[in-house]
Amino acid sequence: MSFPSEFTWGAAAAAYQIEGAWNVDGRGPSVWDTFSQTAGKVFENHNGNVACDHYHRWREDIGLMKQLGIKAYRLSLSWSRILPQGTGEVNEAGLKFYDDLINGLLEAGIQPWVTLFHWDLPQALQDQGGFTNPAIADWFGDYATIVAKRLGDRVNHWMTINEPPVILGLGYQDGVFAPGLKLSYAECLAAAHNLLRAHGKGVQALRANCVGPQQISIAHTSREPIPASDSPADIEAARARYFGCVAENMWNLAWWADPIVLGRYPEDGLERFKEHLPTITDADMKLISEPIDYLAYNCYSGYKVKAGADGVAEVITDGHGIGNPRGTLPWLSIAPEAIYWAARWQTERYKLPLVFSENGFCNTDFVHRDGKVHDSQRIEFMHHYLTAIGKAIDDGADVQGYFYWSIMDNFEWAEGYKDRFGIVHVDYQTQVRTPKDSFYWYRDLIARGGQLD
Ligand code: GBH
Repeated sequence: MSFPSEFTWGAAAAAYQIEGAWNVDGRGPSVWDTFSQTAGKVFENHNGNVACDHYHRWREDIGLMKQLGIKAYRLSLSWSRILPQGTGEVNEAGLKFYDDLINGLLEAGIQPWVTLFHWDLPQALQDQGGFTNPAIADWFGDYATIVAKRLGDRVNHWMTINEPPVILGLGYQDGVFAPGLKLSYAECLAAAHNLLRAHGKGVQALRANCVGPQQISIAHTSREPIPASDSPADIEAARARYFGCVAENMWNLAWWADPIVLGRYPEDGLERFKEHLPTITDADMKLISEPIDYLAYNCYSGYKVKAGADGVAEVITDGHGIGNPRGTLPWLSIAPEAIYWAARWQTERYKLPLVFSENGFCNTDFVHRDGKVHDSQRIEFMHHYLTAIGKAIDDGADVQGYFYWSIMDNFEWAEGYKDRFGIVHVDYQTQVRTPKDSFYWYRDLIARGGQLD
């Protein structure tokens, strides 16, 4: 097993989780400022006001990335830093921050992979309905145009939106993430359709305004079924469930990915959700299916299923077994088969190259007496998942990149600063950065071209 020499080794983070400087230099508030500043929404009422203070410390952070030897860094832009009201007047200081950051990355020999929107919608747009307002497509298109005109001469790799199921499933249906809504399923499907149209407008804006060759995608995620055994029946049951519209929630992967890549909503979903569907026009589908260049997927864990008597997947409760190795978040059981099958099935169905835009492990890492952070469990996690990706490549999956989540510990949304995903430890009292053991392990792995020890 070996990784191709042109494989993109990377690490990722997102604006609201690391930047801080929430009201500095003209930045407008986003839904995550509102949500996290409301008592009772986030673990111990933490918020992203300061976070890792990356806004002021980005030079030091790029220095760490350079030391790590990553070829690419996945970052997101704060929409309300660039357009404080979401539309209209541009905040030059906000654009300049990203301009400088991107120049800094390029000088360090690191490709910037830019996500336009990673959950921090300008509050001014939420006040007009956010994704429930069909105008979101034009708002997003206009924002993408401004970004492309300013950065598109140097940025070649883009993702429009990060994880639609989290934005709408946790934010609009379950109400546990910003903006904390609990809408009906019909309203959620209408918002989902608007989100897909916004993605399409974003792709068009990037194509029209960037200079040079662009690689454009959208970062998806889901809940990954894992076949309980190697039997063809279990494998097919899990694959069918992965792409099936199985419940009235926002986690049906094919509901998002089929319209974009295949140009149509999946039949089983149209049937199952028929009482809740918004109006869907041919013009919408044409916009949504603007060609993309690669698949981006965030993958962490999964759940085991087996084929029932009728061949349909049955979920195995506690499929990983009591005591299976795990991270500190409830959903983070170590299950590298999830990434193996995601790679195989996605590239088979959508016939595009795939990049894992996120994968990572959270723990309660701290600095030891010797001044180091010994995170052997994270190294073990990475070893397992990268082995699984290597095996998927050997078995024919076209995987072209891997971004570890995250380059540094950061604001883990509703969990606050409790769970640490970084390969660099951040002391939130002093802002001192300490590379963890996993940082050096990943550095050496990249230097060896991905050869696992
Ligand atoms: C990502 O979301 C975010 O993009 C990032 O901002 C965040 O910090 C990071 O992950 C860590 O949470 O039911 O076992 O099949 C991850 C969202 C969480 C979605 C787990 C799928 C279900 C896994 N994912 N979830 S499972």
